[in-house]
Amino acid sequence: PSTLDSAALNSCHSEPIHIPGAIQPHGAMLVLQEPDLICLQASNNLREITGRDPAAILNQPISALFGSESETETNKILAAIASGDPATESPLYLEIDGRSFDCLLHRHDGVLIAELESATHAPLSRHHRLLQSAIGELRGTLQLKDLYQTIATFVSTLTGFERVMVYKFDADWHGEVVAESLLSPVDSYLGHHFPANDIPAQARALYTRSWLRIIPNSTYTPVQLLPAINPLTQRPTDLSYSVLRSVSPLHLEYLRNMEVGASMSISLIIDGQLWGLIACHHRTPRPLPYSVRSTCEIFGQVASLEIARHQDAVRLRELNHATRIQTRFFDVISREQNFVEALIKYTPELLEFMRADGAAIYVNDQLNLLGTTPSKAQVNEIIDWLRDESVNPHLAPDHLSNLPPAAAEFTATASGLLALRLSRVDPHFVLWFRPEIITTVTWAGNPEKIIASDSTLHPRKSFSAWKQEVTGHSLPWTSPELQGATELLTALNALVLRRTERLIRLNG
Ligand code: BLA
Repeated sequence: PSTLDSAALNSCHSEPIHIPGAIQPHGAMLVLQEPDLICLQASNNLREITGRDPAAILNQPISALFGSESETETNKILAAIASGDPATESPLYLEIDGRSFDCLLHRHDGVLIAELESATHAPLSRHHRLLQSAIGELRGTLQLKDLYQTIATFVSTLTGFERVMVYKFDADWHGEVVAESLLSPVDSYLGHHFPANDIPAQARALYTRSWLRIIPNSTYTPVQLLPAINPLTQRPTDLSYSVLRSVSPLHLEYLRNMEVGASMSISLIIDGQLWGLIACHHRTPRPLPYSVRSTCEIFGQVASLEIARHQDAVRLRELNHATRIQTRFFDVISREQNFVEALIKYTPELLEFMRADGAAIYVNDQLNLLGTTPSKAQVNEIIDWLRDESVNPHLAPDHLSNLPPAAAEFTATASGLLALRLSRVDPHFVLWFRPEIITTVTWAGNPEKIIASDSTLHPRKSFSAWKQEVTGHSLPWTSPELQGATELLTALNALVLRRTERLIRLNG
């Protein structure tokens, strides 16, 4: 959003969310030093969760946590460590004074982090059966939008969250809810767009490294780690991979503004890039046992693979279509003597080839306009501008109106321009023009309504639909089309070369 000051926006992207120095209160954390498992830090709620006072554990070996079962329980942890990667051995089931806990262990930043939550003994087999049938369903979907719906429906069935959304990022990191499953009469966000700042860059980076996070209660009070600075590393402990990590207060404010009492999100990652999230909301607090969360994680991974498979199929279809048209077009022009004349003669094919309404050919200072284009004077102005740009071999804005001078005057005819430079030496060009497509984007609340005070941002208060008309854009140029433009260049060069060879033979 243009009206925001950039210092405030930067503050949003630079909040160090991986080192909050605190956790959420639904579990307890111990930070341990290997190999002796000395407790370096403990969360201040250790007594509430386990019955042990943090002071009795700090600087002591982990065995101090367990009562009479001290040796067996400590041995479980030692065995997990001995396996090489304690995370893959997690969760451990530990007993403290007759109460059982799920314990997640992971090594990071030079320490061993143990997270304890009351064990639920939820039956995994039911989740696995549900997961199995959901995977079958995913594999059976033919259309992307059915795939998205299947994903949302499964997660709401499995977790009981009232609103489950498939949220897809766009190129500029804003995003859109592409499918939704509602279990109660809550507001629908289907089709709504959310601005990029709602999930700032450092949060997206974190969500590319872990598959799931949960905030069971958006009104929780954070629990500090004692001491605040890790005595071994002399830094706050990095909680990037912790499930209990206390989240950004700005995000909690965001959830409360949205009347969300519990939130969970599962990453959708394709080729190492965050593609989107399965975002889950509940109006009231909602804890979820580890077994359900781990099923969700596996589901997120399978869903990501399935989305990738569908996308590849769509891309292949587009490519085949573009190639068919292209082959036909190249076939006819290759029989011609003069390529400029050939392009003019086959104007309909030239336009269909690029799904454009108009084209211009500029060779040897001669301009030919074909189809619906801006005026001769306007196209000349575009070419003057292009001469100074590094067009190598093509340039393809779909939002021309803020580029070359005077482009605003012909937005309706030419919001999109694809400029192909035919020669590295001479300013010869083929241009294609696409008309303006006006769209209405529905935002979940006016994205500019972020209150900036003392250079800090606050999430917007209202998430009710806010419509924005987007003008000055054409359909974007796809990668098969850009590829086609480059291949046209090769084909034309071959044509020119053949002609030159013939001339040499005639003269020789
Ligand atoms: C985190 N923001 C998030 C998360 C989501 C969203 C899903 C991940 C945490 C979670 O699972 O709850 C946003 N939630 C959404 C969106 C939808 C949804 C887009 O359901 C749409 C369907 N947020 C702001 C502003 C700032 C901000 C102004 O609105 C910053 C100035 C920050 N959001 C913010 C931060 C995090 C976040 C810092 C990271 C929280 C953390 O992991 O610590």
